[in-house]
Amino acid sequence: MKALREDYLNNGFVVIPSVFTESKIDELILETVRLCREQGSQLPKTHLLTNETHSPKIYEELSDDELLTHFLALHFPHKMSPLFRSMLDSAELVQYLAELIGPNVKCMQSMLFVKKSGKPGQAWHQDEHFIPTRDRSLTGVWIALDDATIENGCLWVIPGSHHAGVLYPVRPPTSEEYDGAPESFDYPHSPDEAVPVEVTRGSVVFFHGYLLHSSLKNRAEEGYRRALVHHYMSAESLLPWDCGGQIPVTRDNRDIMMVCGKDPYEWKGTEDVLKPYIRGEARSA
Ligand SMILES: O=C(O)CCC(=O)C(=O)O
Repeated sequence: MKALREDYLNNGFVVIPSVFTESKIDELILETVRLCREQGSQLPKTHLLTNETHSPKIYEELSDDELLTHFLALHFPHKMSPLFRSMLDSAELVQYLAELIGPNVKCMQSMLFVKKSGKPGQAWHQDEHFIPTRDRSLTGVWIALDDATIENGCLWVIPGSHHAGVLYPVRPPTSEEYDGAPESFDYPHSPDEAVPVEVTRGSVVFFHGYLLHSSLKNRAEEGYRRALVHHYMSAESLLPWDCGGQIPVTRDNRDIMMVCGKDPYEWKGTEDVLKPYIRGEARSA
């Protein structure tokens, strides 16, 4: 475990293979389809114009594969599903979180990437730009639900790019390769420093909130590059995160879940205010 923490601090990321069993991953994939169907049934039917004559189909009529075409990512799946909620503090993750972050750890968000063949990746960015902590403890946990390869759009990272402790400026993405999420620029690293993080299904990538990372389009002929992503931080830090303007940035965001240790701010209570949402179209953030 000591070596693990050293690797994490040096490189800004570590990969732990085979953290989750095949059967757990199967269960998560089945639940993904169920959630997409449930969420889809609440969208306007015109969102789903699936054939050439553009006659609207209702979600119930679509095959699983057709259905998933309409989802790039679901945000906050832990608020939509007890199974995804139970993943946040699963023993398999908590043992590593306590080592990498500290004894007291809270979680504030989850995302479920579906990313079917042909779907875009996400431009270079640092997660603390979006979710600022006060002690730079933000940690992304990227759980592979499929083997993630260069071809199907695995994560890419710039090892060590977290060391400067600087958040670089952002702009709209400059390539069709990426979805609409902002792109970092003006950082002192060259593209040659980027390395792909190819992992097998069930493996987990832990990465630092200041690490520059990205992913490319899924270029495989078919199939998905699904991943469940959680974000955690030290419970000692306040969380000035407005989640896209959903709550005042001046407030300590208490829409959190403790996953291990003690919450020094327990007296503040917690709240359930951030709304889950879906990213359905290729270039919407
Ligand atoms: O999985 C991806 O394609 C991007 C994930 C990512 O960049 C993130 O979770 O911050």
